[in-house]
Amino acid sequence: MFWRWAGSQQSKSHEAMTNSSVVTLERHIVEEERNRPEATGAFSNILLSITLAAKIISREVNKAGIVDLLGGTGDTNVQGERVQKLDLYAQDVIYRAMDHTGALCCMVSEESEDILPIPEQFPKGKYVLIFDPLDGSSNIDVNVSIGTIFSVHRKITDGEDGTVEDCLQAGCKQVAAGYVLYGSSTMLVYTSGQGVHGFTLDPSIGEFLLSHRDLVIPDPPSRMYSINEAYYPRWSRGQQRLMQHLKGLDGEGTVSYSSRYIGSLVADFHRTLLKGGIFMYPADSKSPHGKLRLLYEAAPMAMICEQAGGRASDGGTRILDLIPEAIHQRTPLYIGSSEIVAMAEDFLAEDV
Ligand code: P6P
Repeated sequence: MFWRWAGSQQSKSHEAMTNSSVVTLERHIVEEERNRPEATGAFSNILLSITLAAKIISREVNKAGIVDLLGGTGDTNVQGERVQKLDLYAQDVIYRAMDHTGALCCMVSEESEDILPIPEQFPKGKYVLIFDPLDGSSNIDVNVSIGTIFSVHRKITDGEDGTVEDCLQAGCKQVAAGYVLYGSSTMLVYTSGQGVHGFTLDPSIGEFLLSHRDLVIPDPPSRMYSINEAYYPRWSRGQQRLMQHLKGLDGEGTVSYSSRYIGSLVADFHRTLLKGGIFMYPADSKSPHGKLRLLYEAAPMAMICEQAGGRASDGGTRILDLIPEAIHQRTPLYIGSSEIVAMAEDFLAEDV
């Protein structure tokens, strides 16, 4: 029986590699590069290296329970959060996959307080990589989907070495953004400004295959909201009224919404991207700037969302127009179907 199964797997793998309609992520990146006459290949190199890191992290995430990578290191990161071993591992995998490419001048990671320089022995390049190595880490040891988020900017200062100034650019300057979702399957979703494309990892051949070409947020959207309602008492009056409306409790709500909240941004955003609706992480009386990070959570997701026809703001200002002042700064986030995000902004306008 096993040999029959193995044979069928082998034929599937062979079929996948020979079927001309099967587009690997590598092929897609090369074809996108061909559409850019000015491309030097450095940008494709970054994306291909991220792909390698994603495969390695996926392998570890999917066997963490077995090799005891669960549980904390006992350390805390710059966010004051308990560092999970996989967080540290993921940051190391990404850094090592990128540091020798010659494409980057520096990197920024959620797990590191300062920017990460490129080792002296390696050439430096004209891009900056900003990433959250393993978002949703609190879900690691309960086997809930987690993810990697990345953002790519061009270097804007003189000299070889990357500086903080190269990292503190508005989201609208991103040249690419994407995430890897380690869920029931491992998916990589990215945009380089030419639409949003999703790739699903086929572990039997170790390739990300194009599964969602030109992703667009559904319109009309599913009426779904995603928020941690435990913080209701800490929200502004406008936010509380918005929630009353979404629940149909204000007498005006003609359409009832359903609620979904995983507590892992990549998973909650991915569902919002595929189904429509709104994900919200508001400011509140304890966190006046919200919890999520602008550079490596909100801005990359906002680029993806807008490229898929959606909208992303801090409740008033477009996320991609915000000018960062610090690499770990936080922002409130309202992201998803344009009409629903716009409606949320209308309710929040009463707070101004
Ligand atoms: P809360 C995970 O820790 C994270 O940074 C995001 O992935 C997620 O959206 C958010 O925090 C969840 O925060 O306060 O609801 O636990």
